[in-house]
Amino acid sequence: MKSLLTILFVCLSVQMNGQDFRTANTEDIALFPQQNEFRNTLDLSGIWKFKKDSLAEGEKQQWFKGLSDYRSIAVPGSWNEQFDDMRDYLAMAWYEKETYIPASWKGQRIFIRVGSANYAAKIWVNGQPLGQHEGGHLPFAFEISSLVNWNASNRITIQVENILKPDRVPTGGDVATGLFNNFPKSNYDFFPYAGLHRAVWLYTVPSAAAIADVAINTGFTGNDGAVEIKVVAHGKASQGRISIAGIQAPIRFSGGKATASIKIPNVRRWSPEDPFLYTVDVTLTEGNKTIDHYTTETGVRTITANSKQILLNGKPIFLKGFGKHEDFPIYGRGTAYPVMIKDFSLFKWIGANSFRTSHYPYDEEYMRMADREGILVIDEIPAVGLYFHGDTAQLQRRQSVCHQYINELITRDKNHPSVIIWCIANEPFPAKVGLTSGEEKQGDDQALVSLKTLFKQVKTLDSSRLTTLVGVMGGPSDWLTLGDVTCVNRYWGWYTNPGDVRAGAAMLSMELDRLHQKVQKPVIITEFGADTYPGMHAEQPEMFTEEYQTDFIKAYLDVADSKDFIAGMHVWAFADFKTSQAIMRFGGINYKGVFTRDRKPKMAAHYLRQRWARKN
Ligand code: BDP
Repeated sequence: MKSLLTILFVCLSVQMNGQDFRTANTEDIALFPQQNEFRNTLDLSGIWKFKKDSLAEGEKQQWFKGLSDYRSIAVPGSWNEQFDDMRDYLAMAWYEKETYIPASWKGQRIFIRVGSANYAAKIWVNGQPLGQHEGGHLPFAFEISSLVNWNASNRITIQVENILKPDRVPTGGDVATGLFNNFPKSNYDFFPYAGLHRAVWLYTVPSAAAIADVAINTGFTGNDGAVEIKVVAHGKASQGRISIAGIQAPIRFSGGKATASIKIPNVRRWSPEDPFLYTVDVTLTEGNKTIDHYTTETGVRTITANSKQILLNGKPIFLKGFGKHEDFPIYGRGTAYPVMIKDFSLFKWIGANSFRTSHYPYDEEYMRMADREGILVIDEIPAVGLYFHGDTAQLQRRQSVCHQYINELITRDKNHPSVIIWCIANEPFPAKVGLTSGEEKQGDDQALVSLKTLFKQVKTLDSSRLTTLVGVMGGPSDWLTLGDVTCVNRYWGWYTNPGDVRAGAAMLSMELDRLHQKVQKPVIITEFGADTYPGMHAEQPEMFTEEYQTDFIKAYLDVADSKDFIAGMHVWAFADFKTSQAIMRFGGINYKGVFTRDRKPKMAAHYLRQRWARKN
């Protein structure tokens, strides 16, 4: 299934873009680059050369032979925040970096890995076309061995382009839903930041034989951990071993694949209270000689659901947390490790145990951090603002990109114990939506088929986790029965019944009972919240004040507490974030954060801390 999809994407993209640029092979992102005695890494983060290409003439003028009249830019980072003339610029731009490659890397296979280039990228190495990738929130990699200059500098050129279009995911431009009257014209509520948002790495793997993938599945037999590890190797790998918790298991490869099943007596179960990670060491051998090794970590845990609860290691778990964004002033959507560390420390401070990677996959370090800190993750592909009516060719393009994202996301994140739910879409839209009335509209058949196909793909790639899609207010409830968990975003008391939290909460309560009766699945409210201008107060709660946000959140949590099928409450949002300009977005900011954009607590954050800490 996996390789069939890969072939399909390769064919599609060669057809569309000519023969010059290969499409990235998803299997190449299976293992994060690693430095050890057999492998090398070089992080190219830092200052790059940068040039705007508003006329899209760079390719014709061969800018890949070296940029002239360039300026400096930081990578990672969004270009929109680094230059005052680039804030709303979303078309084409070029990045270039010169680097030496250590002589000690000779004889190894050398790759480049781009963590995130939003939205579409083309790469050249030393002026030679290398490959291309679509989608701004997942990594891609290419082998560059044959293009490397030894004893001389190497020029890496990356063209990045972020034009908002209806056939892209997330969607933008003149889209059929016309939901957002905003600028820039995204079909979603966060700023369409552009650029190289995550690190770019060069890395090596041994050339004779190399570990290409490690997939870990965990379970229990009584008190023992049952760990199944599947290894894929390239080249002439015939044998090796796996070690975990001091236990060693030999592996033998057949057709490049090997599997080991290991029992860990009296296993320590991974959980938010005890996020214990076991080190998994995979070694390839030739006779007595070790020829490659790769180390990763795993938490031994299971995740299941019944009709009312989510069960971690067989016990009910209630998700307390947030939907959030990768967003910070000046960095834009660029990875900012101090912000990441701060966010995790605030999760602890406030008593949260989970978050959703709304509305796209996050930096890989974020996922490792969640594993270490015991924070549960709903991992979401960038399918926000998806719709199923209008132009059929565009619909097919969007569908095929979603399949690509699912493939890439599961390939990248499959070993994180923190990831408990795969989310295939945020608020997919039916042709008509009862946004303000809350009245349920019907989904069309085409949408149902499309969504079912995405769910099927997820389960084929990974049946060990739960699945969901996040439903929009007034959206069709038959879509919400497709996953294992039903997730809904609700704004009664904000967009509907504005100013009246009590009426909103009463509507919410009624609607949830109806919904659960239909879906018979655990329900998570993945978004609920109110825009709140920090420092604005009133004796009686009033919209936009800190009192109103606190009252709103309290009312929703009280409704949730009264229902045994609510399995989690994620406040929207963790922090204020930048979005497109619109009359509902004062200063281009969504103010629903319980922390400000620079992570200062609003009154609601203190309230949540008191409430969630009490329940811990
Ligand atoms: C929801 C979206 C989210 C928005 C939020 C809001 O999922 O991206 O930011 O509404 O309006 O519908 O604040």
